[in-house]
Amino acid sequence: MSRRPSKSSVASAAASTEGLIVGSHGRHCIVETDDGERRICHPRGKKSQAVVGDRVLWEAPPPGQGEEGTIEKVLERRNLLYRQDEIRTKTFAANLDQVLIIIAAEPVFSESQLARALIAAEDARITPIIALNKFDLEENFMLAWQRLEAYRGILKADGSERYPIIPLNLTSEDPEQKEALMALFAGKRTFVLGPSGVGKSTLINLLVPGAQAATNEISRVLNTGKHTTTTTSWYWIDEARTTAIIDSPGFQEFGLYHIKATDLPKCMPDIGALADQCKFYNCTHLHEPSCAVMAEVGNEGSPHYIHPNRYRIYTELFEELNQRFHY
Ligand SMILES: Nc1nc2c(ncn2[C@@H]2O[C@H](COP(=O)(O)OP(=O)(O)OP(=O)(O)O)[C@@H](O)[C@H]2O)c(=O)[nH]1
Ligand SMILES: [Mg+2]
Ligand SMILES: [Zn+2]
Repeated sequence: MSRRPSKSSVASAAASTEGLIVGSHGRHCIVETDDGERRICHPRGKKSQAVVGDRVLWEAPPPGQGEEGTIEKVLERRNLLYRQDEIRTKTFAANLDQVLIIIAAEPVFSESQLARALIAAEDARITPIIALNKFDLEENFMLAWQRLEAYRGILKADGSERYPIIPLNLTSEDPEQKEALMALFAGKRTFVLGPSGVGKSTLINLLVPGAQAATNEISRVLNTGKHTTTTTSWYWIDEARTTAIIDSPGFQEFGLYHIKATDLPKCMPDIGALADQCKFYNCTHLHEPSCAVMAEVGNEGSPHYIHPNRYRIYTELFEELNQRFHY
């Protein structure tokens, strides 16, 4: 299925073909053609800066000028997962169906980072799934599982869990676990996101035959401060290339400077479910009288219960993002 090249690329050369970005290494990218061949390509200019998951138009070099191609154009994106801090925007990937946020019994996870990753996914309209890995580390796993109570309590309108949490032990070869993961990923493009050392590359190696993604003991990672995975890479699980998982380097900071403070409730479903029931239509849910959100904070037993941790994260983020936009 190749789209017709745009007029401009027809003018510059006859042979623009469509491809998929499967790797990004600073100055160059790896483009996969529709028949599965991979080759290094360089962006032509700023407008052709591509990220993993992008569909692009690329061109082979003229005969005798090596193997490396040129990216002419990035085709329109369905979505883009990214984060943004004071200084820069960091893209994760484009055109995703879901994002698997992995945290683990070890290293201890940051709830604020988890909340931020969920908000970024919701903002980009990409379905987030949470997995808690390393259930073989029983004691720490139980502690982490308890810390996730606030997330299990976030419900959909039909009463089911909005963020079901999948317990994993990725160092086990348990066929049932593998089958469940395969079913979760089938036919989709899943971005694997999480801090360093949680087992993202271990997951890739479990599901992708011959992937050989580098993994490292977390003690070594923490001591050197280096992440084992340093670039984002696309893997096909099946030969027919219908199911993809994307490995990524662990993140430490997760800036949300691209999101307006007043849009936070839209990206935090437990807060957002009540936001239109406040007395004031422009309620910030921080101090206003008759605020439906504040009324539910810590209100045990209520179907609209809001966990105090979630509300605290909301207020902290509101302040952080509000300063950014100077209303
Ligand atoms: N005990 C235990 N260890 C695990 C499990 N899954 C992964 N590990 C180990 O955790 C360590 C880190 O795993 P990686 O897959 O390298 O982690 P990563 O998330 O890819 O880390 P970065 O690439 O640095 O972001 C490795 O030593 C894995 O063997 C698990 O279920 N239980
Ligand atoms: Mg890794
Ligand atoms: Zn309110």
